Amino acid sequence: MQALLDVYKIRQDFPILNRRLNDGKRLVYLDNAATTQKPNEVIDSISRYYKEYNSNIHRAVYQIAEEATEEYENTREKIRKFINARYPEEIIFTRNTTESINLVAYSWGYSNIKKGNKIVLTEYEHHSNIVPWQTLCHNKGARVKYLEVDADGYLKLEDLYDLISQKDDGKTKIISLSEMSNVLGTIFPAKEIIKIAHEKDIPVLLDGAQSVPHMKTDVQQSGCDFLAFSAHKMLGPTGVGVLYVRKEILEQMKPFILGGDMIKEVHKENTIFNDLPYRFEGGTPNIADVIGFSAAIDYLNRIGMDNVREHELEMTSYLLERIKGLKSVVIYGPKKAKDRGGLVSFNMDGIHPHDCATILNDFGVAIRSGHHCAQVLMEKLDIVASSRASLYIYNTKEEIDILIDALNHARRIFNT
Ligand code: 7TS
Repeated sequence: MQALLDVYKIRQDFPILNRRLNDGKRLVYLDNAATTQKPNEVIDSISRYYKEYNSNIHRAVYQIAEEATEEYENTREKIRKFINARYPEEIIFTRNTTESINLVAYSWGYSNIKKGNKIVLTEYEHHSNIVPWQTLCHNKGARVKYLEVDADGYLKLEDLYDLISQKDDGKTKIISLSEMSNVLGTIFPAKEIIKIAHEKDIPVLLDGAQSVPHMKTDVQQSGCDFLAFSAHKMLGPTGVGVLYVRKEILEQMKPFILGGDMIKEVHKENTIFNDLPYRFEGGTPNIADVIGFSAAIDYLNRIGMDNVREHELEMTSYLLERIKGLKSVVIYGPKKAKDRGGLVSFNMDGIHPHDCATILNDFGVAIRSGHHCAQVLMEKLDIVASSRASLYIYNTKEEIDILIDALNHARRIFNT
């Protein structure tokens, strides 16, 4: 069969994948849901900015500052195209997904949430999509409601109908959910959920931290009102996040970070804020890394997001099959690979996930163990932690085989 993407060629672009650890074992990096590795192009573009045109943006008229401003704004346009937003003003740069969600909770939330209102989340949310809403609700006398996940890691859409039905009486003001769970791996039907919500005029925030890096995103097609994601989970640098907000909503929102660059005029008693989107980007932003993100998007565009998804689907099917073959293993989330993004969380009887990850480290294998910042879900699953292997464009079946050999070795050590 024709390869979907040339994984061995791709690997040559990632210098870290040549790293040897623990007596020469090669690094098998399977923690891509936490952060992905960076190709040379991204590293070089950051270095080029510092070596050739380091300067502040949106203010000076000299050449290198104009070059920096142009590259920064080009990235915004690239992101607009990448997620198919209508206008570049709808793209706001933040530090990460967490800050993007906080921006919405503070800015939109503090104006729109009143006593007695409800905010609908799901049980599988990352802490960054729980804590800002919970805090907002505590301050406003509102309540957070959770859509439940079933034993196989799916949501029931009837539950959503129930939560926002007639008896809700217009109390639900926003639904905020992740399009792909960072623990279960489930890809949720965002478009259908948004359609149900919009029938009741309820806006929807999609946490795209796990979905945007791994599949095609189209905000016009899904109809989401807000979308949050992080550059570092899609080949880009750390310290850059994106918040997309539909323009009609963004125009009504108050700025979150106040100070320089987000103003037009400041007087002793009043301030006139800048145009969109600058009024939401107070202070000197992370210029170098935004420019680095541009190179990451070019890289993904060249591969094609459909090919990214196809490759991960093939790898996830293999990963699922191989983990299923282990003795006394519990796998969380959907049984079918096609309902998942590229990650599998699991527990092996009698081995704590932290011990498991430590033994894997001896083999050069990097996986995540712990609660994955999803303690509400951990409570639901009645566990405190799990192991998680997560994939990206440069992972191979051979690496999955090394993971499985290491897991079998862990079993032998623990005699289970
Ligand atoms: N939402 C989801 C669904 C996530 O998986 C994460 C990070 C975030 C939000 C927060 O992203 P950040 O860039 O603001 O930190 N998830 C993980 C993870 O699964 N392991 O480490 C970070």
